[in-house]
Amino acid sequence: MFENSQKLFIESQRFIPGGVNSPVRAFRAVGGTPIFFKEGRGAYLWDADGNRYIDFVGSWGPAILGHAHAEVVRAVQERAAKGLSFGAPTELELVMAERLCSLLPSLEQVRLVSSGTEATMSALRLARGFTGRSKIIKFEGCYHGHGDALLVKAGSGALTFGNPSSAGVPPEVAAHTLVLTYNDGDELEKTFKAVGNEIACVIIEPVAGNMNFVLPSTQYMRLLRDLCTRHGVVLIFDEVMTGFRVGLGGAQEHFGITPDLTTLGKVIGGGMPVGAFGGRRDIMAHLAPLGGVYQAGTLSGNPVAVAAGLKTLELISQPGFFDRLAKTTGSLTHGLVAAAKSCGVPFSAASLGGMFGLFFAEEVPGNFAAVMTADRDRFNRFFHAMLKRGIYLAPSAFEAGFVSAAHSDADIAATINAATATFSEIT
Ligand code: KE4
Repeated sequence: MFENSQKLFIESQRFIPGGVNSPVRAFRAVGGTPIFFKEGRGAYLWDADGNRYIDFVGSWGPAILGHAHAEVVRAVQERAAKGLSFGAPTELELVMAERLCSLLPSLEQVRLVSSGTEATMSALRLARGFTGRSKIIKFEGCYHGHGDALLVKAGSGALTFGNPSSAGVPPEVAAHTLVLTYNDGDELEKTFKAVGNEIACVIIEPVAGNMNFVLPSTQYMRLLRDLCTRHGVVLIFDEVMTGFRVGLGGAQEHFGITPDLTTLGKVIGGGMPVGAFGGRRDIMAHLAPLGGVYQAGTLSGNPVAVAAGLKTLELISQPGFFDRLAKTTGSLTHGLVAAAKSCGVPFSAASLGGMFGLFFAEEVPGNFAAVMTADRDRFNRFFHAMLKRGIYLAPSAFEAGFVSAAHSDADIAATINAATATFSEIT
């Protein structure tokens, strides 16, 4: 069933570390051989062996319209025919900046980059340059790309600054990062009371999609906003995943909270490399060439990538798009929970807009420690059994899943049928 993927994986490991260009693709979390895909169309992917899958990864979020959407492909083709990159301003970047600022009112200004990592790395440097402070706060279980300051795990005790979570990150870099518990209001208040005036910024996934799927309480998010305001701390919403995924206004609209800076990626490129960071004009004014915070990029605002992103944003802005998307996601998660219940398997699920989380646990977890109590082994068996039944889920128990506008009721029904057969196998 997977012979060609297996052959390609062996060959790829000769020339690419681990055979992949991003670690999660290597299937290390679930075991087995990664699937090599050759084509995607709508809700479906075809692998190197010709197997078809209903895809719930969607390139980790960008494919919100489904794969190879005709209008997006046409926008890319037409733009590419006019030249791929100029390293100079284009009107298209102005159109994209205006569109982002109109869709997210917290964006007074925005700068385009080529990935989510570039967006968060730049936003962090900007917050430090704006405040003149070095310390930052992130949360256990949240991922913000692979910038050094963010590859940090919690220190040994409360108020102890972080240690590197990756080789190659100097301890003195990690020492500026404080890692707190997601959704824990008491700890947040104690921390701000102790060191609030030393903190340049807090960066948070306003819906956590990198420890599976964890929705914080609105009360917690309001407390975070209030504490940042009171201590002159820049509040950064990392909406690389949630932006234009949980709703047209992102998680900031869902919670009714205005961050000082927002980072974006994934959907705004529609599958092409686009990231962005933006927010308060007084903060953005510190960016070169206006101010002293340097940030740059050869392909930043690349017209072909921006063309794909603009067409994607246009299509998802159509009336009712997110209502329909949320309905599809809800029918998937409710159907899976019912199927698991009918087979007596401890299972829970949660979703917001077009993203969801599946847990082999009785309850939906509220933080990283709770996520870690879910039955990872059972997830991994579920993952492989569903793969064999033509359903492609995220290859890790610690990743969120994604639905697209191309997923039909029939696709959801087929997925629930496959899950019912699988749940009865892994009871
Ligand atoms: P990229 O540099 O991968 O474009 O974005 C980094 C990033 C930043 N912030 C959030 C909230 C993110 O989810 C990400 C990237 N997400 C992962 C999925 N867990 C991308 C998949 C991968 O690393 O291959």
